[in-house]
Amino acid sequence: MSVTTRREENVGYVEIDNPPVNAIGQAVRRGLLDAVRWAEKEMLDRVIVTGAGRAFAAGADAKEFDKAPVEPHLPDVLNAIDESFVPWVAAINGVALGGGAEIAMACRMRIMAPGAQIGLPEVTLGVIPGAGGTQRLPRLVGLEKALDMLTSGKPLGAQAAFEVGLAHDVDKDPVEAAFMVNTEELGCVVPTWELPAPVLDDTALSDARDRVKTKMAGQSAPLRAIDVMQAGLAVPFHDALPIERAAFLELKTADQSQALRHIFFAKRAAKPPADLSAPPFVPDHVAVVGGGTMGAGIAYALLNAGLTVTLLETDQEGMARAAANVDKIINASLNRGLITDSTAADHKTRLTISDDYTQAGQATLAIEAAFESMEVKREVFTKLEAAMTMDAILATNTSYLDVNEIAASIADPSRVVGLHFFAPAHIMKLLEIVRGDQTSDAALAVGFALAAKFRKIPVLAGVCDGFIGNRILARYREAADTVFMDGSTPWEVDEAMVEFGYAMGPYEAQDLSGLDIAHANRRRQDATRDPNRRYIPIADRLIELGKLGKKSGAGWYRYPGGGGKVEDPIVADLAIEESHFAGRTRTDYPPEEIRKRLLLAMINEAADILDDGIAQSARDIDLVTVFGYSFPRWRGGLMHHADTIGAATIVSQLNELAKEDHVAWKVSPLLERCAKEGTPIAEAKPSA
Ligand code: 3H9
Repeated sequence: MSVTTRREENVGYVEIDNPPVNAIGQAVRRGLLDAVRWAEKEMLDRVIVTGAGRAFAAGADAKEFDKAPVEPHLPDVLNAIDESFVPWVAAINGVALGGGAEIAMACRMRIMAPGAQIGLPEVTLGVIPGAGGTQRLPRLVGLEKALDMLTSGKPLGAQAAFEVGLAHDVDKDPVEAAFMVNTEELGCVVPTWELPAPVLDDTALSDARDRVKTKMAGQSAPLRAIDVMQAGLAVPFHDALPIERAAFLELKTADQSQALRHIFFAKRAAKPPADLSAPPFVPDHVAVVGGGTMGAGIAYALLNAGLTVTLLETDQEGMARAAANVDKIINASLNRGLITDSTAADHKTRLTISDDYTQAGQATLAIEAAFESMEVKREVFTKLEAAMTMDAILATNTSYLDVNEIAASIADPSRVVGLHFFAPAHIMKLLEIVRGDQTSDAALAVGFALAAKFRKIPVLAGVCDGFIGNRILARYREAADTVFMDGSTPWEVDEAMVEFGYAMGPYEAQDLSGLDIAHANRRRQDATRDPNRRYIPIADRLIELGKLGKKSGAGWYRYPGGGGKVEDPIVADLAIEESHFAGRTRTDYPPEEIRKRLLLAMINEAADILDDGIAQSARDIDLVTVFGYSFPRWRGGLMHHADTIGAATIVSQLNELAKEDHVAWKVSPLLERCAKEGTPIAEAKPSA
């Protein structure tokens, strides 16, 4: 059942009923068109359309985008609603997004429930509205607001929609309110398509284009949406629709839409493994060890999720620092209007900061976010084991260290799981859940339940140095350093990756996070590093010079007065010097070559990660790279992007590079298999 109709006296009630979110597939379109004809045949006074369940309609069914369009097409259905002599009223009970908002805008009136939302998020799926949205929205809310909604994709809440004239009323029973609208008043409302088009204001249009170019660089759909809106508003409504339709159909099968839809569905498919035997369990009291930036962020996320938190530090000084760190986050959230004063006060009542581990006795989960040293971690785990009950789950937030070795510090290692948060922990969407050799299903289930509670994206990872994300990051940085040592500057490398779609390049990103952690990591790896692997010492030279990144005023770049980055000729000279010592000839790499090398290094490592069973799927790697490491979402994540290049091309490019350095560019067996068998990397399975 996709659309149901019923008549009560002279009012027709139409309900879109396509669980879970009333996506508008072919059956819904057919049902709505039939409902228009039915209402006309029955000579009804009005039709009230609403959605069954929690949504009004979430938009066109994105699963149909790869298929050829099947009649009736949504623009035709909506024209039939808009032009019908029976006026339709949209009773917007929940989200009205994309095609759902377009249905509502084709109605004479829109009445929204207080919690409902309306918007055109098509650009977030790489397309533009394809059923009149680019033309009806500006007629209803004016050019500037329409440009903003269309290019950002951000929906409006009911009150905001009312204020801009998109909703006529806000009512907790929108169906009843639609019934109560005076018939005469309803009869006087001009159909949306007949409303005058707003004047095309050149400044508003060019401002919108500039905004898109800075905030959504590289993405085609938002600019196309502006072009289509502009072209359509310059011609009569019915001439505008084919322009919009043609652009929608072209974009929906293009690479960017495929990539964005891949990420949309991958995000929703990130769930606990199907064979997990333990039920989800969210502890109500959690101990967090370490009140640094990461620990404070985790504590805040837990408080925000309504849990009780005991934050453990080593001494009074540490406790004061931890309190200040949590306060800083609470105040920032207050200032941004994310929480109210009473929520902030409530958070504080559920937080205890202590240096006494026995305070964690009632907690059923501990998350250790202490200093990144095996010795420190093992000591913390021994103390937690003594203080907490036998069945409490003990998680480590380590970014690189061996979870099995940490687990071995307590009697029952099955209680230990890795929960790798990303800074800032209360904001970043990704959570790597690391399964040690002994990790129990119960411990994993807590990790996944916590991710759901935080609305984070959980990705299961196995134990290795850096798990999924940081292991790929290490190769990315290694490739960048090699290119730098052999000919480029850090700013050329950064520029090349920004052109690819990253918000910032690897060197600027390192300056922001600080060079000291990576340095400590390199020292940790000294004993086990493959002696045949090239080692680039430039980052070590920066540390010697006290250049620790932005926080010290200089790193790869200089930051005079704590302000924006400035290129530093001393850093460029270091590469020339080191390159000379190493007897290498420097090459001037063009940006395409820089990008190729950095991407190939990551893809090759990611393929090994998949082959080793550290990641469960290429899709998980895509999620990690997009949500943890800012890989451009519109490229669909690292492995999705790799498939657009093709395994055979990747292997041949890697083989070419292996002539320069057969250790760094040794081709992953998984890529070789994909190339040989002609299978996409997305479908590749571990060799074991
Ligand atoms: C469009 O409308 C183009 C038109 O202009 C032109 C037409 C000609 N299609 O997110 P959830 C599934 S473009 C197919 O977990 P929530 C989703 O995959 C579209 N499936 O729930 C999931 O499935 P599963 C513009 C969809 O409560 C289930 O529904 N619209 C669609 O956290 C539950 O979803 C958008 O961009 C869809 N359109 O959030 C809106 N939407 O259970 C996209 C959802 O198998 N959707 N599903 O994992 C959303 O933003 C959120 O899903 C929504 C619900 C806010 C609706």
